[in-house]
Amino acid sequence: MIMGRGLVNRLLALFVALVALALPCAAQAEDGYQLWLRYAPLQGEALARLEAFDPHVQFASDVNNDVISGTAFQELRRGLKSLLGHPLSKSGNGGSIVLVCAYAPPEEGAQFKVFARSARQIEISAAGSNGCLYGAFALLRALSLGADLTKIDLDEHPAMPLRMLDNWDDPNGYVLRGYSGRSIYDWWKLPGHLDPRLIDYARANASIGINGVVVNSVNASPLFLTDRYIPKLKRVADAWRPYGIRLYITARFSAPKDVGGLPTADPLDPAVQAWWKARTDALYAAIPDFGGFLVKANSEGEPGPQDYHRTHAEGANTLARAVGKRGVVIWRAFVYSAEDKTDRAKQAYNEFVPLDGKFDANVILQVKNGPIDFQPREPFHPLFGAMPHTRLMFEGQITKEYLGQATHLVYLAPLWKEVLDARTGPDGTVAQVIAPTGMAGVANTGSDRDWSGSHFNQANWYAFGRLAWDPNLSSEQIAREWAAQTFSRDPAFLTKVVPMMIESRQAVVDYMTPLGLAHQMATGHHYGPGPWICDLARPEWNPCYYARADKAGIGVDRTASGSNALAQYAPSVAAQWTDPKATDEAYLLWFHHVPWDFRTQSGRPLWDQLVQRYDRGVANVDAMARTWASLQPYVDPERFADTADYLRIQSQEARWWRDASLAYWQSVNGLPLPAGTRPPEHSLDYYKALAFPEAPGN
Ligand code: GCW
Repeated sequence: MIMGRGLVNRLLALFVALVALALPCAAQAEDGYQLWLRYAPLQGEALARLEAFDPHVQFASDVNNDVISGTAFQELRRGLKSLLGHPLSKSGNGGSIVLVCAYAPPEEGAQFKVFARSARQIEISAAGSNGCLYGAFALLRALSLGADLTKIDLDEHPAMPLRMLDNWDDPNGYVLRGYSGRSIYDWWKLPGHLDPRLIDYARANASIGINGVVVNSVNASPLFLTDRYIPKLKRVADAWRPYGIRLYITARFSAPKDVGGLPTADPLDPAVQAWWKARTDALYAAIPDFGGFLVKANSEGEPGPQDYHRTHAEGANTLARAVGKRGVVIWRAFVYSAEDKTDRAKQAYNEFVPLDGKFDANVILQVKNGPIDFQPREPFHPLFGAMPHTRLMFEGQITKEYLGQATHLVYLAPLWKEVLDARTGPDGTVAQVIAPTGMAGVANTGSDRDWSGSHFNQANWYAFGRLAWDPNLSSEQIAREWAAQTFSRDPAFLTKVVPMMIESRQAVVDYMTPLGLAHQMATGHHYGPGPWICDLARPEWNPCYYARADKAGIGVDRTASGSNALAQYAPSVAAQWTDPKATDEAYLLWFHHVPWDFRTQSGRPLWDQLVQRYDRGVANVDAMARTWASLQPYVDPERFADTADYLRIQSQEARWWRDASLAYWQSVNGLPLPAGTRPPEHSLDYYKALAFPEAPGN
């Protein structure tokens, strides 16, 4: 049968209409893979403005177009098309977005300007092509947030040169402290096959200004230093170069012995030094822009220079000389030892301050935000401000090892901001100390479709990059940007979701470790409560070490009458925490052991205040769950339901934390609960008997 043209057209129209009907539903279910780079089609005035501009993207003719500016060009086209909801017009008669970029290495040339030369021409100009790439992402972000193209006027530069992610991934695909599936690196299939996800990863990182990634865990396998891994690493580095991302690896300090066939890894042994030099040369021969090494040495059983009675500086400098001007050696300050009986909070400072000025110029010391370990709240690490002759880098943990991992909604920008904004003395803040160097975040990425174990955990990845770019951004602004790009631009959505995110951090502090407590998580998995654990051989592996609760009181005396960790801070800083009566309640039990009836600034006795804080934490999680429920109209069903489920889990577990903690504190202090307080649901024995052999980290 021959169909007439009219019939064909009608059938075609019917088919198109059916597809169009089906599309909104299909488009609605989202799995989170696109992160904040969804570029959801604009609507209303914003759409009309962009339509009227009718953008096309071009390079200025007289500049050097390298691979990175090529990425900027492609990203602009991709983003504009998506924001418009249709392909860019081919005529080229519309307004133009012109890229003016030169080439510079990833740590340089990142500053950019985006501005309107005329009503019909927007220019993105940068000293380096990576600046053009950041400018392109900034322009798309602004448009996504509803900005008028012709009024855009951005002039930005990164606050610090190194903005890095540290993956804690093992060659076998296991991610240490990972709560989002397996590793995204398939070292077995590399170099023959590169998972395109690694390119999506680089793109997401570039969009927030990240310019370096360490691909393997700090508890390092020496495999990464073998010949077999060089082509694998090269394949990844080549894939990331167009995104301005340099590849780094962690180096196992004992590698000269483990895989080099040498009898020692003594950093002062000439054969060891020659081995590091040869290995490093081999890496640079394959990857000319290789970033360098990250090292965890003499910490938690990892090998290091002290195994040979050498200092951390001697160890670091041996690697640094092998690398030379080509890159850096990032040495971690996270050390505490089984033999050292001083307060764990003091040990890194005691170890490293005497080495100030002894590190080579290309050595960076990477310092965790607080002196213990990525807790819901710690005061800033006293090394910040105490090593003026050493390049210090900030290390934060994006993966929420101690903050409820995948299922608890905790937005971390307020935690990092608290530290970045802290004054280290009369001269400045932590952000200023690290400005010449950088920030590294322990990544929360894995093979899960949503990358980060939960949709809201993506916000922490986003926030980390944005803060490394500009630590002066407010937590609110970052949350707003992220939520608008990730979920919905609707102001009715944003005015509710942003405060919910901001309050989530204090909520977790309240229900896990209120009033300056820390490290009450059960040993091993670090997920649920374990304040009663006190029988492990190394005292500092026991939660009881961090609360020192007894019949008389609770908290760690870190003043002159106790460990005097306080003296590691500049006098002007220490002064605010010396007197328990004047100490901000956020740090009260961090610095002081106080009686249960100690009168807090609220007027309530400490015990009552502690109970009140646990209750407040639980109430705030319930409030978050209610807020989220009210946001259903703005979110696709899949991501809405995932988040609602997790908030239900968090509500239950906030209660678990509160009840188990109160049951335990009561067993210690023998005090009744304040009048009107809900008693713990179960006995202390019940909470003690809970076991989670399948929890990640066990
Ligand atoms: O938070 C702790 C983790 C360890 C980790 C260590 C570190 C890589 O519990 O699993 O080991 O920090 O930062 O080195």
